[in-house]
Amino acid sequence: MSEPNPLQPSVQRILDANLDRSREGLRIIEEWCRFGLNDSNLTQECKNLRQELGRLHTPALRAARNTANDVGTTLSHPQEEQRQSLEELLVINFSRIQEALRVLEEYSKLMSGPMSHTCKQIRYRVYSLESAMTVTNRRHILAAARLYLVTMPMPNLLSIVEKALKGGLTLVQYRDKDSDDEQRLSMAKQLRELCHRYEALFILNDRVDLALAADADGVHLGQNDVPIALARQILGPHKIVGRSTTNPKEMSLALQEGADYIGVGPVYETPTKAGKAAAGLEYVRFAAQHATVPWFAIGGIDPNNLEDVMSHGGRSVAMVRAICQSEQPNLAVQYFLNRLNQGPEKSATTQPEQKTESRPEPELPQHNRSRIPLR
Ligand code: TZP
Ligand code: MG
Repeated sequence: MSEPNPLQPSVQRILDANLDRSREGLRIIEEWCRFGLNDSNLTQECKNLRQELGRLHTPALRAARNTANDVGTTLSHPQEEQRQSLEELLVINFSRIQEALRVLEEYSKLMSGPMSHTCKQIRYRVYSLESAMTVTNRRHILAAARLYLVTMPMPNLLSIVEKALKGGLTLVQYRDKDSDDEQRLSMAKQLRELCHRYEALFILNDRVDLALAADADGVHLGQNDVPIALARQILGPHKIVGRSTTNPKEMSLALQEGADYIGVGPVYETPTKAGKAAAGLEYVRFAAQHATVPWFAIGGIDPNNLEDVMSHGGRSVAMVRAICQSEQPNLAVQYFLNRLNQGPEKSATTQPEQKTESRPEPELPQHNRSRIPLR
């Protein structure tokens, strides 16, 4: 690598500081890839990027450092002192890395050699890393979710969903077949913001266009909705696409088409889907043996029959009325999560009244936190 003009020590200081800054930011991201996501590919990519930046950091640039006389070291912003959530921490550090790389890219244009081009390539790789982390995070939340709230139209829907989120819910689907598009879009945006504040995923039912417009984490498609491939084409590769299935044939098709998760049901007949025949517990058993993606037993499930669903292999369930119509949705969620997390062999010892630790209410963030939903 060629050196900047020695007559420009200030440029060398800028390069030195931003090489440090970008590597430090990457290290912060790397720790989450390693210990939070347990993802060796993402961790390796962070390491590679740090090493490539390290190679640009020549002794001459390091020698230009003059921390004692750096007027910036004592300047800070009050918001630097605090992070409201892990998601915010990661978003902020990605921004820092990208800014630092942009600075490197610009100032290294003052010197001959490939440094500016290399920094530009690294910046693009950091954007890809950020997208890959978003997807990995989404898939982690989906795979870990034991309980899936599917909403029904209610006047106080936001407050019910928030109570459920406080109970520990991590997956919400907005299902509303009656409201007009404008109302649905407005509610979808509010629910997405609410879910992301609690680091839960937000999925929209039926409508790919509204899922895109509301920046939902994904869409849930019924058997009569658009093909999964089309939804992916519209939403891009990073979003979740789920499909309802009622029998082994539909399951096999959904898996072939690449569904990220499937609904399995209705296990029991339910007024929420009036007129639809029950798929039954045998289909739950079939799913337990054959589903290769996360799956959720759905339809008429409540505290009285949850044991049967679990004894037929159900480990994750989706519910409408049992949560939405509960007097205390947060306690209902805690109860179901406790029971589902215990697994099938133990008998249910917890009752809805028994309170377990619930989530604190998060502070409202100052910026868009929807880019990296986390668990
Ligand atoms: N898909 C299959 S059954 C069902 C849906 C949306 C409704 C489940 O509602 P509930 O109130 O949990 O029985
Ligand atoms: Mg549908």
